[in-house]
Amino acid sequence: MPEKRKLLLDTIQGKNPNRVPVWMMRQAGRHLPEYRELRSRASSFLEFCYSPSLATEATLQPIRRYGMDGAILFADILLVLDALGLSVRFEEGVGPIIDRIEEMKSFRPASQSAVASRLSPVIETVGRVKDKLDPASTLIGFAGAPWTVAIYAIEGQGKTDKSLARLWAYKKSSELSELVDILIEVTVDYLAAQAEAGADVLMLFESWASDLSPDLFQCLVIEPTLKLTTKLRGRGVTQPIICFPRGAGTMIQQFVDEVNPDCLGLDTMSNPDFVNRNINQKICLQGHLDPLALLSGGEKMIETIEALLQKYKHRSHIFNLGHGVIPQTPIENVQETVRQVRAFKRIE
Ligand code: 1CP
Repeated sequence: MPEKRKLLLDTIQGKNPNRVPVWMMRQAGRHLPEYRELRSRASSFLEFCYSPSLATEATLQPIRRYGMDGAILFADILLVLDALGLSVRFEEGVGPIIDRIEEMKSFRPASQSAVASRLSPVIETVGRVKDKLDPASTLIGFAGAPWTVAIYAIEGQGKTDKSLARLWAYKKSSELSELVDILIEVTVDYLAAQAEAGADVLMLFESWASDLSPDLFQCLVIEPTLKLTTKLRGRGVTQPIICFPRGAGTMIQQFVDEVNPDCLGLDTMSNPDFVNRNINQKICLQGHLDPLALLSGGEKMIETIEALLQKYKHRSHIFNLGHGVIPQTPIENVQETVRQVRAFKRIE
């Protein structure tokens, strides 16, 4: 039997296969009836994430249903805050609520070994998924990038304008750097453990790279990400890294030039012509169908998908959304998208 190749991993490594790999952010989750059933077996979202059997099943569900080329570990970017000792709860219809940091002098982060022990069920999930996953599928480990996770620690909730966290950059910049440095350290440990347990690729979610002045973008997004990826490489982690600085706008070019990720996740607003002109051709791209186009379906969705595939057909491209699958998205639209991407041939 010939060894099964991983299309997604090959694509990031510049092997440019004929077919474009596809997966979707939030491919597991509420749009899937089988996820809703599974989720009802745990009393809280956190308990769900920390259960290797439930989290393994949730990771594999979209692979079984859609045959996605990438399986993203089922977990959440806020688990590191929970592991550091800030209590994290997810409330139905509200979102996450975190025991927020008001000032760094009253924050006593858990020790490195306590953090690792709290996160150990997630690492166990990585190993279990690795054992069960079709070898043609690529296992994607992930974490939140330091600035995005710091925002939740400072704001204490989602759905804010992030101004509390952004104000720290002006009024308490040394406290903010202290927090970001703590997050870099725990995230390096966490991602290195995921890599060791079998993740093929690692992704950093910088969901809130928007609304920063160029100087702050440099200090809060570029520098911490570079520090983190450099430390990971220093630990001997060789897995490719996907960076997703959502909302970076025209700062994306500086981000890529300085961080040099193996793959760049693009958001809904990204302009393919700008990207093709300004982003080094050697860097694999990932993205960026509007999740609302996926939700709406029909001719418009098909046209939009075709246009994206055409724009990037001369370079390494992983098909994905510009942000996560919306819970109301019809299953048929996801199936149709996967079928269309599969049928597309990069090289005629
Ligand atoms: O039961 C549920 O459906 C709760 C919803 C949910 C899910 C399915 C949350 C709460 N997290 C997750 C899983 C999750 N989160 C995954 C793995 C599943 C997959 O992608 O298929 C991943 C990669 C994440 C990452 C994550 N969590 C991000 C980064 C990506 C993004 O969406 O920008 C962020 C910002 C979070 C925080 C978070 N977790 C959950 C919610 C509702 C939120 C957003 C809070 C806000 O409004 O700011």
